[in-house]
Amino acid sequence: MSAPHSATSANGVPTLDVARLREDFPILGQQINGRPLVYLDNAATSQKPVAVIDAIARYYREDNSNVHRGVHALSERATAAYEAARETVRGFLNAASSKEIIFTRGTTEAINLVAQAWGRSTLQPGDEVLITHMEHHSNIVPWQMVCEQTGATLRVAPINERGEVIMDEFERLLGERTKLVAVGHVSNALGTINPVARMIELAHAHEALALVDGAQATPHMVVDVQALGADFYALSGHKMFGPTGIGVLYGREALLDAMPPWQGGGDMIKAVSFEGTLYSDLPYKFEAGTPHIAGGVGLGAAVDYLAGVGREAIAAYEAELLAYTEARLQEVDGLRLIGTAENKAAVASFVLEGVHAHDLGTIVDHHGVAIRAGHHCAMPVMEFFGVAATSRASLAFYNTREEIDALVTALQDAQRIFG
Ligand code: C6P
Repeated sequence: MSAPHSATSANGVPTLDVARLREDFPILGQQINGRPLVYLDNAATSQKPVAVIDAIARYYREDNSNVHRGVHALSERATAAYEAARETVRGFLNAASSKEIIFTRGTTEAINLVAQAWGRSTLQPGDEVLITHMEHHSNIVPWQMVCEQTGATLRVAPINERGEVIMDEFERLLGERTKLVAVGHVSNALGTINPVARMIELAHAHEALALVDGAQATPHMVVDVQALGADFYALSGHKMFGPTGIGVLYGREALLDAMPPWQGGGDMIKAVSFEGTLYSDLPYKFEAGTPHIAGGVGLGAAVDYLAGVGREAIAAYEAELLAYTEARLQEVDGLRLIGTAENKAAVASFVLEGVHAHDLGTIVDHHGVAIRAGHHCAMPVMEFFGVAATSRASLAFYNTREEIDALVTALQDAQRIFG
């Protein structure tokens, strides 16, 4: 058993042994363009620790089989591993039951599942779905689609110039027509942490349901779906150190039970005849077809890994690193931070006067620094701030101050070239 990655400092705040943690991520040890890789594109996807890579490889080497079908030993082992991962995710989110944990391809599919299974069967003309101006396209387009299909109306709560939801306006938009509030926990484009517990409380006070897009929250903080009171919570495995192609929809059991299935096929049925079909119980009713078994196993390993590092310790470390990042970025002439909310996590989005975000991304890549440039699938946010694109440095607990210094040096180089 290896030593724990975090310890408690004198003032009680947990601290991380980042140098040791980095050794868990083999990809971080490489050089890009002759410089050490500085990976600051964690909001797009995170890197994977050996524990996750090994769990996936072990599964394919030793247990690979289809789940819920075979009576042979391998199928039983694969099923046990997959269902153990579901239970691990249940604990991670503090869901009441593993029946409430639906495996999906990711956040996008989880939100589409709710839009189609719940929304299409429930929403009526005149009903309203309330989102915010800072949502990722994954939490906009599925609602636009289901509103078109049902005659419901999409409402959008405005944001202020810091990139925070204007809560008075949010509250004003809630009414007896509101059937669902769908909000991001953390904005991928701005880093804003939304007051989701309060937003859910307000939604419930108006007898609306609440869905939280947790794609950018779960890698950075403790998420307790029961404490939040969320009706639905969506996440992506690949953003929290797990594999791509696997995600989760948490849904309250009573709600999921009452919802019709979304996709039809094998594994989601009890009995099929040409006269009719009897659907499986939860969670299988929403998992048609052979699932991403290795992905589930890998996600379970990622959750175990995160628990070993300690989510409180991660949140404390990243808050300090984000403050350092923003302070250092302010030293770059002509740089404007986009997203200056009081409560932020792990994201620094910015524009640099005279340099297009894409050119900036290319130049910093020459320094071995990986950032993302573009609209970050949040075009309404770009439009609000009057920019076509931003550059975005997004952090994980394995990033360091030295890496932020390398980013700043690369940005200053870009300025010399374009200035
Ligand atoms: N944001 C980013 O670079 P998927 O693709 O389904 O795993 O996650 C979609 C998604 C949903 N909500 C939020 C808040 C997100 O940030 C994302 C993914 C990536 O910011 C890719 S655009």
